[in-house]
Amino acid sequence: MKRAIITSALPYANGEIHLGHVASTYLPADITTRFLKMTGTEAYYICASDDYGTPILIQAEKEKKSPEEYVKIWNKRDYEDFTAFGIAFDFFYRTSSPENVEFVQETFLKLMDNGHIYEQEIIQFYCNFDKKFLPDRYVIGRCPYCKAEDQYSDLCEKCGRVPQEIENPKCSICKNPPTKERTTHYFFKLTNFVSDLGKWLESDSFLQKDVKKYVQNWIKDGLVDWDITRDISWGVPIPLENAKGKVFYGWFDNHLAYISSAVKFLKDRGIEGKEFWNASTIYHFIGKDIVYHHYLFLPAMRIGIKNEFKLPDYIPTRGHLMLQSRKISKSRNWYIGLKDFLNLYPADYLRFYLTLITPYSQDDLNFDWEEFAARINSELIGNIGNFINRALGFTKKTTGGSVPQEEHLDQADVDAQEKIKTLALELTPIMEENHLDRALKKILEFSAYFNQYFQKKEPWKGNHGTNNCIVISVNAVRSIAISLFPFLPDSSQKIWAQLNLAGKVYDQPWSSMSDLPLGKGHTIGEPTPLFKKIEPADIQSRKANLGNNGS
Ligand code: B3M
Ligand code: ZN
Repeated sequence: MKRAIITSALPYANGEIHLGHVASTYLPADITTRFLKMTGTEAYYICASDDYGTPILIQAEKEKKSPEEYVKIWNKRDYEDFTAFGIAFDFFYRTSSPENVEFVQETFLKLMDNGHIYEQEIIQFYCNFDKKFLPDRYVIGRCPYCKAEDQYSDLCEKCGRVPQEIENPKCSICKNPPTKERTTHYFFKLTNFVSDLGKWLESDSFLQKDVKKYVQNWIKDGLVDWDITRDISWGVPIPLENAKGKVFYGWFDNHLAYISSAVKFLKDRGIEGKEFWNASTIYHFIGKDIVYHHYLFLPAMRIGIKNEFKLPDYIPTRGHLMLQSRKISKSRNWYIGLKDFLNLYPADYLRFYLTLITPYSQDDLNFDWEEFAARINSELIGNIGNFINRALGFTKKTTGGSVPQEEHLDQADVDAQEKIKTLALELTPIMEENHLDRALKKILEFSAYFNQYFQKKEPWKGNHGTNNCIVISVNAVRSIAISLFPFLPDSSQKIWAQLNLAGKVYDQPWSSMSDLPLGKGHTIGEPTPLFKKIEPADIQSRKANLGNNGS
């Protein structure tokens, strides 16, 4: 049996999940996992909350909670929101789990043994007003590479690189220039891996070509060693006598939770984790802002512990979601919370729209309320919903629901049957290549084809061939239910019930969408409208409400 482990970027445990999070990572990963499971792969979707780091510590302090308490609240809330959206993790754990802490410390000691860690006294920014060391997001300044102003010291959002030392630094809390203090830090020798990373990028054919290109350019420009220490109290403790009070940088420990969480999940099921991992196809779904970490730090660390856990086969990387053509920003209140959205519309509407607008590339995408309504109304409802309702409604009306005996087939019937028989063949490679938007468009094409077929056959006239039209259309509805399952799990199951088919759609083999098993002797269930149209007036009020989160 084929095996796969799928992960998506771990959400920071310090704020609600919004539409910007789900479009590029969680939804594509969920669709992929559901697809793989239906193809008979033993696939597990593993995720965790990203619990450590300075921003979380500060936020917890502000709310007068311990950091443990604080991240626990967000871990639970995030999981609930994802679940309401139909994101079906097999396991949702946390980077602060005992298993991860242990695994991170072990990994560090192995890297040290293997000569990839060194100690160095560094000058660290310190704010005399706020009385604290200022790691990462607490210093803003000019990117030394692309000269973009107002960038965080740990990541330039303009060019995507991790600055070694930010220029013209300012404390991000009080905006005063920080002073510099001495402290001892540990460094990961990223420079040891230039040749191995190069080879990996060369060899691996599944990695996206455009992303690979610019990572290769970063390597060409020269990598720098990576400071993995933070002088704060909230993090995985560095397991060395003379490192008391120091913890690891969040990006050292977080991606290791892909592995430690998977191993824990498998162990609880009596499966040997390392063996399973290494026999699996590994997918890490990410947004394009964390390419540097996933194409350089993550593989280098895995290579640094002698590939005990294999490198990813796929790192599907997608662009950022904009909202009404403006950059999503929590602090500027320009976002839509996932939970709020799901209070207004069914999860499947959002899954449908986001899938259609999200290509398998780094291009940015745009959520637009009017486009959302238009695509739901004309494509989901006007095309898919319409065909299903027509086919099943007509069957119910003319035969009381029982599927009739086929008659002699005409060319249109033969072509329509052929369409069903080749659907899986057409969809599978596109799904495997992760072009999920194109796959959903194929299903829409399939449905449009059957709308036309039905229209041309004019079964309401009761001529010869009416029975064929019913039999083939009912089978096409079944094919749509199966093929839609990874994308719209709730609706797919509803269609299944209206067909009066037993069991769960996800238990059907993916390829069975190309069968035509429904014939004489089968009686369909009760056809009812699957979807409800979105009214233009609704959309106007949604637009008017933007920017009013939490008020
Ligand atoms: N917690 C969130 C982000 O930067 C960060 C991802 C970690 S993945 C190991 O998108
Ligand atoms: Zn830059």
